[in-house]
Amino acid sequence: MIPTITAFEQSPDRGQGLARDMSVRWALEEAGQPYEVRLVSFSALKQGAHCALQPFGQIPTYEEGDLVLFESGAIVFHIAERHAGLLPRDANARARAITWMFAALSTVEPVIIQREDSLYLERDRSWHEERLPMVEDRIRNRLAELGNRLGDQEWLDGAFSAGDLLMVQVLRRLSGSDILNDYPNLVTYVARGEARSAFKRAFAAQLAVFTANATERQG
Ligand code: GTB
Repeated sequence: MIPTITAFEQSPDRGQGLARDMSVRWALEEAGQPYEVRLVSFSALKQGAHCALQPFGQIPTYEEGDLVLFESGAIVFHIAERHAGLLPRDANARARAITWMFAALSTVEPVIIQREDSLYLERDRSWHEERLPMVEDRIRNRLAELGNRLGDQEWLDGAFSAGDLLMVQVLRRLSGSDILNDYPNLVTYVARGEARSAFKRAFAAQLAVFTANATERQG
């Protein structure tokens, strides 16, 4: 059965593949699974039909027959469990790869989101100028720790896994800043992820949504 995922009708990232449908698209491409996409407007996100799928009114969702999932990490895990290519077969290696999935979403991403919140939601607050450097220091600490662990390895733990997929996507959220540039092995790590053919197919698919919208707006 071909699953259907949801994505922004008009992503604020203008097709840069930073919204979380990108992780799901990439995982499906790594697994060689076809998928369909239902685009959701900002107003529809918060309405009944979509909230029945995603209680917080967000993208992405994943529908496959009777199964409805939300949370990009859970969706990527579901795909990785059912198809080869995203989790090792060896039980211990598999558990470690899953650990990296959690690390990406629970330990690295929160500090990056704090910076986005600071820039986009808190700019007019009197304490913004004081808070931003503190938030950026927290990111630098995490990146230093992650970079130390990665060292000169290609991927975080052996072969490419869903842990790398999520970690690369999390690090890509820093693409609008130069913070990552101070960690050259993380820069090349992200570039390795982006060089994968599955990534390129997923990226092109979500960029096509933005391009089609832009053409429509001009026409
Ligand atoms: N924990 C959930 C998950 O992993 O699925 C979080 C889902 C989530 O944050 N979804 C966002 C959303 O629907 C889109 S991805 N937001 C609408 C809302 O909450 O009302 C986050 C995102 C949005 C935009 C950019 N960007 O423009 O660069 C990057 C990431």
